[in-house]
Amino acid sequence: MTDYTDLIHLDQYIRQAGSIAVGGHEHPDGDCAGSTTGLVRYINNMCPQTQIDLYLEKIPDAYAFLGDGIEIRDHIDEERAPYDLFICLDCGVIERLGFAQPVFNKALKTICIDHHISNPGFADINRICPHASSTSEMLAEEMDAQYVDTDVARSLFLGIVHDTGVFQYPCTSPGTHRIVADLLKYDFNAPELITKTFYEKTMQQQKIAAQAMLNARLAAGGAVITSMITAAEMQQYDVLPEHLDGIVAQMRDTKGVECALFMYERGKDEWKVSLRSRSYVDVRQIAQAFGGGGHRKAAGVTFNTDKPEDAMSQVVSLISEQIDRQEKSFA
Ligand SMILES: [Mn+2]
Repeated sequence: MTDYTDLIHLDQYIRQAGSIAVGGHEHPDGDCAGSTTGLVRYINNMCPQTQIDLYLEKIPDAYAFLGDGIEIRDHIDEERAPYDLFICLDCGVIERLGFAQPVFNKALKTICIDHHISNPGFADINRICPHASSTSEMLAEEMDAQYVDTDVARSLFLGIVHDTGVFQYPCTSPGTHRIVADLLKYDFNAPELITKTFYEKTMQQQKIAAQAMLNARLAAGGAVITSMITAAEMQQYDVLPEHLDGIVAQMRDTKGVECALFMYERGKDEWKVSLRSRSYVDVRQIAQAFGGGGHRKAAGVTFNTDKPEDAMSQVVSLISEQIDRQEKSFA
């Protein structure tokens, strides 16, 4: 396992660079959007003269305001000279950087800050803390408080809130709470931020979640719950993939369930599978067996297939193997 947990003292690299690019993963989530926008604002506060560009796909509507006032690049401009520094956030593998990979590859120096256990450390300088709740938490540790303002604090807070499921997942540590305590000194409305960006759902989202529950089945004697949403169902409820967030976690909360599998049709013959476990199943290991990745209790993988049921049963059989092994070790 790669473990570069010491502080890298990010500020020194920022000060040395005349031009900086920041990038996060495809389909940005709260931690990705929070950490990237927070860092861009922080660099602006510390080095207002430095040219700084953010490369990021569209931020989900619920927290798109994090990017207000930042020019976000969603494509590559070939004319642009290589950046002195590229800071890659919340990406477990270089491929997750998506369209911005060529910009990263051309940069004179690269830094990776991330908390995915599978991260091999693909940059020149890597800080990878598998035990950190979020990339936002790791960034907060690197930051000098004099350049943190309300907007920076709000971005990092949102990132931590989302990756900890509102301080509930086991990745939430005493250190997480200490950092959050400092962030809460800034003047933003934390309860409203949590409700509006994490819990609030549109009527269509509520309905598609209900449909996912109606489609759900139990397997492995009730220890596994599975569900599938087709593109036709998404069209029927007028929802996008980003509106399906939270469904798999809700499935996992079913009494008696150890592991939840939710899959949806992202494109023609393209199925995204999300996995969550409650205690002992290592879903990252399962996702990795099919070319995906993630964390021990939250992972994902994409299948390109016209037989989603087959893909689902392959994944379920690996989950069942882990459950069987666990049961034997209890026996
Ligand atoms: Mn994250």
